[in-house]
Amino acid sequence: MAVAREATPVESAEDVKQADLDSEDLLQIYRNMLITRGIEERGHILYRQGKIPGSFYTGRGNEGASVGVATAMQAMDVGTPIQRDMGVHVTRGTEPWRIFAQYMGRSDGLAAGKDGNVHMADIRLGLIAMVSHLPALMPVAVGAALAFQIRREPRVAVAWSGDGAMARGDAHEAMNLAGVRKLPVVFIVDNNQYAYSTPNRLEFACDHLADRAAAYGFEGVVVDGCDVLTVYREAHAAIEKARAGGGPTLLELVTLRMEGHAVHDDAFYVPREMLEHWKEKDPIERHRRWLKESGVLGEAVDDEITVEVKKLLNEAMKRAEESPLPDAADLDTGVYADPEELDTPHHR
Ligand SMILES: Cc1ncc(C[n+]2csc(CCOP(=O)(O)OP(=O)(O)O)c2C)c(N)n1
Repeated sequence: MAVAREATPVESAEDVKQADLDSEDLLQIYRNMLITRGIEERGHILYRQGKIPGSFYTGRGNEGASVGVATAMQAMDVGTPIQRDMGVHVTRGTEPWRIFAQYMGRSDGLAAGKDGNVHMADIRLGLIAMVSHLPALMPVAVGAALAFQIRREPRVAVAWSGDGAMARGDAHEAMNLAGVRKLPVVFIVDNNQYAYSTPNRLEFACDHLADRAAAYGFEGVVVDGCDVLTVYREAHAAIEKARAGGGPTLLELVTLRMEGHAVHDDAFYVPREMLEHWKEKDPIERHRRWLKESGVLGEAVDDEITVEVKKLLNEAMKRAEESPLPDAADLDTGVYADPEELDTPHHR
């Protein structure tokens, strides 16, 4: 039995007004989604050219979900994005050239060559880099939310998980503590319907992952993750509710993982008809159509934005390639915190 609320789609100008977005915000969302996809498309090329070591993951189909949530966060908030959430890094202001440098293991990458691909984040932008073990970052975000509550700071933590990772114990522990303490945290599930080759029906027996929220004492909402405006509206409401002391929310953003788990995987186990069906729901095309029908985006501005994004990304790739490989002498810098870094009221 489904218990979570199903979010109604944002459609009319009135809905958008309620979502608190002006034309510039709507265009910035579009730009950020294009940059996100553009980075990952170019990443594929760099990988095939042998310029990216290790593996390569993308969030194709998840651009609306990741950009929508990140747009709803305030600068003071923190988040723990995962392997499908390039849009969060882009929206928070990570420069694309540093992302390419990260992919290529260069010293200007966010991990300075010490960790690969999506294992990156700029802490100065309020993002915490993911470790491999999933969903190990959920309790970390809950810890941040607990600190905000204890210090009476009006900040919110956003914790991401995949659908498969929601079956692990860390997810339960994180949501239970957050519910008990009414912590300022919002849980986002990127439900892209597959965990590697395992489909949703073999991952959980409830109708929706968001149904679980009720058992932890907070609201769960199922959202069309291909609809960036609805994602934004629901994320904004949940984040501001958490900030006001209303406790956590679990938002399940439903999409389809449009590419394999990583570059080595052709996703042969995903029915082709399913991929075709979800291709029609492409979040970028959908937002572009909506912008055009609503009179926010004309042909000329669309062309301008497309050219601008292309130029940004081509220059970014070039700049990243000029970044040197890390120096072996720097192997242990940035690995452990310095005593001065630990000299904060929180650590004393
Ligand atoms: C504890 C743990 N087990 C296994 C893995 C290997 N692994 C990485 S991603 C992944 C699939 C996760 O699926 P899901 O949470 O649905 O996210 P998706 O990759 O589909 O976006 C697995 C099994 C891991 N990183 N951590």
